[in-house]
Amino acid sequence: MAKKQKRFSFTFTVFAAIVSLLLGVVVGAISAAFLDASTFQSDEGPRTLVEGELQIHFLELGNKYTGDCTYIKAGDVDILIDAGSRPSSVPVIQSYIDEYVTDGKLEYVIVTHAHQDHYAGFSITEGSIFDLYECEVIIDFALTNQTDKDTSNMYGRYLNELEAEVAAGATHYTAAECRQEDNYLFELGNGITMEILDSYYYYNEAESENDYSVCTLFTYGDDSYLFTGDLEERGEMYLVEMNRLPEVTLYKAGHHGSKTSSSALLMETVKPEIVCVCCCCGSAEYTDTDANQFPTQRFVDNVAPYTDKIYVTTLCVDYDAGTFTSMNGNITVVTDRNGTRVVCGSGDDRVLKEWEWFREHRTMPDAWK
Ligand SMILES: [Ca+2]
Ligand SMILES: [Ca+2]
Ligand SMILES: [Zn+2]
Repeated sequence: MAKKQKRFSFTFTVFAAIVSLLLGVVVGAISAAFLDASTFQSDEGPRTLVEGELQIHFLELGNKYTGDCTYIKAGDVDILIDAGSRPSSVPVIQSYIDEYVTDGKLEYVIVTHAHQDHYAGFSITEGSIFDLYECEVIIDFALTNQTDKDTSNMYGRYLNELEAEVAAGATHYTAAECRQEDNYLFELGNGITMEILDSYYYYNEAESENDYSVCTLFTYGDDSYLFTGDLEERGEMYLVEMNRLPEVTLYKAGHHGSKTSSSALLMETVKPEIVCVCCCCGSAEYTDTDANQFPTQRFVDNVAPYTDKIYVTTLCVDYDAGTFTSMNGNITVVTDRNGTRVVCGSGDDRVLKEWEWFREHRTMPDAWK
């Protein structure tokens, strides 16, 4: 009897071992399938969003004008920084972000400064971004040189739209209030944080509206991502002085790659790995001087010692005729467990120095030779 029991026990042990082995294989297969499903399958069409991933999208704005709109998906949290370049950009922005915003709610909206190429989409009487989405937290510039509050003026319309969204339940802070009330670090979930950086021109009058720009730093694990709006060289100097800026994975080229921003001091401090420029490349919108058209020679020279990974949304074909085409198109910088990669909506992922436009209009910096 005892012998028989022992034999049974042995058989059971073998059986149990086989079952757990099989179970292990099944569980392994399931986790492999899960891992597989949680990475992008394709660059084409709307991409499925994945828990834990940080996506930063630099949008094309549907016209010949330079302007900014950055959409960030941090887990389930939707963030919009600016909505340029013109009121006509709103449907372009809407159709793009609606692939990602599943609940009609933008948890955070940041309006960097009161220039139309950044806030036109917030400043429309009917159908502004504030009208189209439930905006939970709105953080905007503390100061501006705009004085005309009449609704015939873009600033007046902005104030009206902002007031209406606050009446509808939005929470509004200026960047200065965030800093002064010690409410500048926002946990977005999945270990992603958004910091409203401190800046001298939140509190002090500036000659240039650009210097009032709200500046933000996102952090995800060891990676950091810097957004400075149109902040200019003096503003950047204070930014470096007033914050502990890390070396960054991504830097959104300040002021569309203008000669007035991305100073040697800021670049030396943050040593960017990837730089994205939101502009209509080579456009005569602001100047006829070739070297100073976005992205400028000075910007290229200042970034060059740290990286050649510069991506640009749009190329101007003929400013007077109003024609333009995608360069990298809508650019998405994605960070997940596999690291950070750049997805170019145009399907062309060449970096700036590889474009014919660059060879014809810019001098190759020594660092890139
Ligand atoms: Ca949302
Ligand atoms: Ca709304
Ligand atoms: Zn701008």
